Amino acid sequence: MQENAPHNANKTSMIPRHPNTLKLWYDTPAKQWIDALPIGNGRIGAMLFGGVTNERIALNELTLWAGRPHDYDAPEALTALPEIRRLVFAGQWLEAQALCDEKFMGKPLKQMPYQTMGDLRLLFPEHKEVTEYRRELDLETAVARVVYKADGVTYSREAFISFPDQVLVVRLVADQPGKIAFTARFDGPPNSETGAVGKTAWMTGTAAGAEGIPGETSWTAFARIAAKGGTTQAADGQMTVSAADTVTLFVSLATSYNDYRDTSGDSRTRAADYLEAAAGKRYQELFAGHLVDYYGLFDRVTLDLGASRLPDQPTDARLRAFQTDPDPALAALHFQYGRYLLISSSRPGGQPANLQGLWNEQLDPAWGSKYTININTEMNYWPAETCGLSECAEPLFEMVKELAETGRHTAQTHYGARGWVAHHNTDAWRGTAPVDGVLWGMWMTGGAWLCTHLWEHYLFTRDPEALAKHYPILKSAAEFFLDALVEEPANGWLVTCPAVSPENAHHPGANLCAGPTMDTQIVRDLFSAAREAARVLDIDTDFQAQVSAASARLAPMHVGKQDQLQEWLEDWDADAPEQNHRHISHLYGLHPSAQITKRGTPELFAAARTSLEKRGDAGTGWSLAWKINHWARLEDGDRAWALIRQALAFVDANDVSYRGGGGVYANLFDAHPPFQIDGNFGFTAGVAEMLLHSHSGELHLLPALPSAWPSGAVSGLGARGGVTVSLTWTGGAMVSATLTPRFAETLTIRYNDCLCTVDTVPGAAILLTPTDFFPL
Ligand code: FUC
Repeated sequence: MQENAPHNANKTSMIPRHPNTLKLWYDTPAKQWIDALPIGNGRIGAMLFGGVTNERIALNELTLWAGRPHDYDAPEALTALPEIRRLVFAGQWLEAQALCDEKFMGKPLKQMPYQTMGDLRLLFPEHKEVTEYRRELDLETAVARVVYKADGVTYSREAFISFPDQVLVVRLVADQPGKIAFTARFDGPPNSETGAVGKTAWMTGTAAGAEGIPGETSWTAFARIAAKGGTTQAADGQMTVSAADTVTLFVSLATSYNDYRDTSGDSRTRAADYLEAAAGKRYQELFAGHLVDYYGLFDRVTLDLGASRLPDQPTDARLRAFQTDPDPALAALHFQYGRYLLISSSRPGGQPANLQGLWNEQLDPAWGSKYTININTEMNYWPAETCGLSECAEPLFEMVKELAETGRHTAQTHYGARGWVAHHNTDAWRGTAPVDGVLWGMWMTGGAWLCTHLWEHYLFTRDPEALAKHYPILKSAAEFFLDALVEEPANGWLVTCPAVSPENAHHPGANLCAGPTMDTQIVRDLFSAAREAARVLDIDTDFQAQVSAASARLAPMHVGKQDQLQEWLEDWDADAPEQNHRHISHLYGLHPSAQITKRGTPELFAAARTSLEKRGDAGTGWSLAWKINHWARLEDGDRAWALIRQALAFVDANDVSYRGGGGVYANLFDAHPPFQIDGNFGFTAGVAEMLLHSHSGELHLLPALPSAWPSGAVSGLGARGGVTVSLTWTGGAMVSATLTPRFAETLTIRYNDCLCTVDTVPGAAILLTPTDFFPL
């Protein structure tokens, strides 16, 4: 396949093919963390401020979490379940909630937060007056750079984090010899120790405790200086470099975390091994290794929505101008930024991207910077398959496998059921019990939603080995629902109970209910995925039949009195206190699921549109991003674009009055006081969804092209069935489409209201132009 082709050597020549278009750049240093520039390799993350006299590099390692292995299950939960269910079906929601809060919630009530690993500081006291300052993040090479002039000398600092070599590398260069002088030291979080010896600064610590659970994960950081010329000395816990020509700084971080059950690794040996291996290589060798690895992923998808109208302006200036003069090139940059962030925060062998990817400067970050699986974690991975980053989803799949292990105990303890369950949140310890309180946590379909990603991975890749590996997880998740669904009394439909439609109240103060629409949609998808997987693998025929029978008894979706798609089993939508609630859970059926489609279920499709209209456009970052995807599925490009415009509103990091409502900071991080990365990933997925659909048995080209993007080109988008799609268009109309299939099959392709069918040969590209399509 084209996308797996080895990358040719000249790609490491460092000559940018798109000068400036794929860069975020600024003419001042970042004042705060939220404006700094992120780099990462899926395990290590850093935020670079680009300071002149004082450079702060904020450090993270994705396995550094508070607490220790822990199971949050509530031993007495099951005894309360029958009464909770009785109260829910009797409409005594507040009583049911009180009992649920008392007996059914996890212990402790909150899971553990993700932690910072402190900072590396580089101090340049001489560089007081500087000119020609520029700091940038180059998405083409995954390199952050600072360049300026001081006393007639041009200094530059480049930093990248290598996935193959597992270290952060900072290179300091001056255009005159003997000019590099600075001190370097670690600034650790509380309870850490720092020091320096020889040419290496070090820092160690142990993760904090939280909610009464002591911290257990220990960690180590090293920073090694390799200077050409000059002197390097260690004293008073810091390294001092004088009169050097060039300096390479290797930063190695590691923790003792092995997996959710075990923190007994040796962080010092791990960090030292990475450090010694990298320090033994030449800088060019490390850099080339980094580029080859990164290009291998990033290069798969290109997007051109037209030239920037402000090509010479810093990114923050382009962002400020966007609302009055929307620059399509900024939208394309933001699309690619989402891909960059996923490559940087989620790589095979590591942890999945959490609420902040892997960048976090706090010990107690917002929502613990955990995994919220009632939308946020799923959204993180929406761009993976469509935007050429299938491998980046592996950490998610590994987490689902682990949740299937821990969630077995929760299924037994809370529901007396087989299989496994996970509720609305998880952490490094793979907590699966309901947490935080009934209004948020009493939601049993988190694990099931994650399972749909395993099945979608198969639909996109048709990888039979991955399917065989994932099947037991799907089967066991389906078994949970075979046991845990209950019959609702009025119609005998199978429903979840107790349940919530994520975080939304159907009546003032009342969230608890039975069979919210989203739950039924997710369970329907899970049953269908488990059954289809068994069919493909040609196993478990009895199980297939059981799942089919249960699926047929699930509650149907309903169109309510406002012509809307009902969010709940009852037509309560008009009674809900928050009519513009940020979660749009029942439209899961429209996106990411394909249960509601324009041509397959026109009535539900119209009702979904009505629901979306009623919800309104306002929302927090991820909510806007979801709506981009919804409008794309509704095939309304201009509405999707209106949300894109809102998503790209500039948010000043100094604006303390900001309380949400979408937008991005100067560094294009999605604003969600303070920051949440789901909005970035959801945006990227949304743009791909506007350009290509493959969810309803056909490839639909340019299904939601907005009038704001009359001409453009995209290459490398992934479609279900293993097809890679490239498109060009001008004047709002397609010029050509190139499909590269991986399998032999008959494809149906739609463009506007015209269709075309082609028989594919694996690997043989097919070029289509509008004349190849015929009206229906
Ligand atoms: C859900 C959302 C919040 C936030 C949190 C992490 O609870 O409703 O907006 O994104 O997850």
